[in-house]
Amino acid sequence: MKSLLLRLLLAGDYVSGEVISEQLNVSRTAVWKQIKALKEQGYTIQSTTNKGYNLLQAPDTVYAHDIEARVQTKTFGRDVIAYDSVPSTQPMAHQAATNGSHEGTLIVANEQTEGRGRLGREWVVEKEQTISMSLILRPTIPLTRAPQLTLVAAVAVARAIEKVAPIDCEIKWPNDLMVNGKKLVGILTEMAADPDQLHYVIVGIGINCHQGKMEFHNQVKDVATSIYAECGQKINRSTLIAEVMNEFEWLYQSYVNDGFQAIKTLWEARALSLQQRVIARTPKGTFSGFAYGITDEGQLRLREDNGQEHLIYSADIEL
Ligand code: BT5
Repeated sequence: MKSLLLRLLLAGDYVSGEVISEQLNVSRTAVWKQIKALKEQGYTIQSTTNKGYNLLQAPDTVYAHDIEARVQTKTFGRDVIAYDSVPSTQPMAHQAATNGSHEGTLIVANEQTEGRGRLGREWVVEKEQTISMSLILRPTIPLTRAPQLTLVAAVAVARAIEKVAPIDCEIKWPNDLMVNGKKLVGILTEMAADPDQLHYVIVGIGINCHQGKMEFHNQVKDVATSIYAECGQKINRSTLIAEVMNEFEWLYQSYVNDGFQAIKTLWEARALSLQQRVIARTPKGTFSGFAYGITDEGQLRLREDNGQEHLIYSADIEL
């Protein structure tokens, strides 16, 4: 009910108690109680006789009802499970998926104490300063194509950030969003599968939002940046999460229906790691050469100086 009420309040200026109680099919007293609860959570709501309620300001939170109220999607982010603090949203999402949570269910947290990156690396999170979220997907695609979802997610997150802040994001293959040479977003795609069947995919997304340039953890201060550090704006995190859901849902549908090719040009338009020399550290060895594109399947094409070509599925890229 809270998310429906907030959706009505977000839609316009004043909404009368009568309209709210009709739309939500509850009593005026129940409406008043929910308004009071929202105010206690930090929402500034003006109540005026004969006019009703007017939402003046919403706090910067990752409350489930706040995200659910803002999404314009069919399934992505319609069901949100929000935590104040968890070790990592990834295992929580795996658990929810194993228990049958449907596609589009989103796990978010205000803080992660053991955020994780790829290959057992750490993802550093400062409480209330970042977005930490994991989305459950159940695509009917072959197992080998699952890594492409990282690239789809990267395009979705870049587009969403650019909608809420005056920032141009570049994508460093396969999973980093960069601004001015520093990392703004990390993406971690994990899956549960049998050798021949994909059960579900969890796309974990970490976005640095509010940290000032000098406020980053020592560990990442030389490599990380945030939306605030880049443009001086403290965006509302629920608004950005909802935009990521809006963008991701249509891009994902297009990908599932028409394949990666449908997304490839959008990805390439933001590519940072192409048409230049790179060092790629892969599970099969380190290759240095010219990165000249990605395939229709999303693998990186790299040509070594001796002319040998490699199609790389997964790597750390040094520019
Ligand atoms: C990633 O790994 O970039 C994937 C990060 C995914 C984080 C999300 S948050 C929600 C979900 N829950 C989780 O526990 N994880 C996901 P990788 O490419 O391996 O990069 C890790 C490297 O990025 C580290 O070794 C650091 O150098 C750097 N790093 C760590 N924290 C950072 C931060 N906050 N901002 C920028 N760089 C960071």
